[in-house]
Amino acid sequence: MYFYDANGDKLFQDLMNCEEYYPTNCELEIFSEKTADICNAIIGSGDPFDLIELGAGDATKSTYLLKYLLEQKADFNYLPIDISSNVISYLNITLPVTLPGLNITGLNGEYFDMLKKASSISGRRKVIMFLGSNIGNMPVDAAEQFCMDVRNHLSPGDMLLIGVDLKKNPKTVLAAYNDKEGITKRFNLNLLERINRELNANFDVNQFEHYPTYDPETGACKSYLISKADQDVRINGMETIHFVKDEYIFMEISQKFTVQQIDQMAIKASFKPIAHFFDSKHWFTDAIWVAQ
Ligand code: AVI
Repeated sequence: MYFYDANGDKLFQDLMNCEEYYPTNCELEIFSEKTADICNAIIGSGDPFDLIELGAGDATKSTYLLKYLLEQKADFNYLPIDISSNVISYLNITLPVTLPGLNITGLNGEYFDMLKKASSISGRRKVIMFLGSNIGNMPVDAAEQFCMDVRNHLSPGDMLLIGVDLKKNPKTVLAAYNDKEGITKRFNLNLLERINRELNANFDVNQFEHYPTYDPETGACKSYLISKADQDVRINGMETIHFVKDEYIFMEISQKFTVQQIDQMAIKASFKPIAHFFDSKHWFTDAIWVAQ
């Protein structure tokens, strides 16, 4: 979560618009082309529900669903959760204008705190959305635990709509994390700059090299920063960290999954996987799981 200060948010926006970074476009295609099918699966037998989005951002993808659900006169409230208070006030103000009739309660805070708060506001059926393959930014064990934690905040019959990036040609994956414009590189270096700004450190970002890797066997796409020289970095004027030349800093994992692995993760967390919605290239899936 530390990647996403104001600069990191801007860099991630740029990344989503760059040629090589495919996940956002794939998921947008799913949401724009399969809107009715996704919504009908969510609406089910028609009981009122709370549509809760974990990490809503600008809600571009969910807006497709919200619009369709309003047209169908579905009885639902939209509860976007985000760690950024700017995001939540933006959504609270803009969405009721672009989507008249939408009941929205934005919740600013950490996912599980806000999920508890959502339960205290209403006892309606819950449909949780966790999009963008954010699940991939956790190591597999932590991702499985996260799904179990989500399940523990739900009742049988509640749903999870989860967006997951799939294993594919390794060159396609690697290129997405090694774009020619160098946006991913700046996205990673921004974390060092953030430490400089907020923790009064003195990283020289020119002395670190962006090194992305993808292992097609495990599906782990990992980014590292490699120290170009022997160097000392001071943090808060107190702690000194010594890097030897070629030493690495592990920055981020973006795990890729097979459809079978996703279904197994659902079952392990006491969900039943009931549907997959794929983009035309089968590079990404939005899966629907029902809490058992
Ligand atoms: C937000 N998350 C799913 C992105 C990803 O693909 O792992 C973050 C990202 N990091 C580098 N590029 C994009």
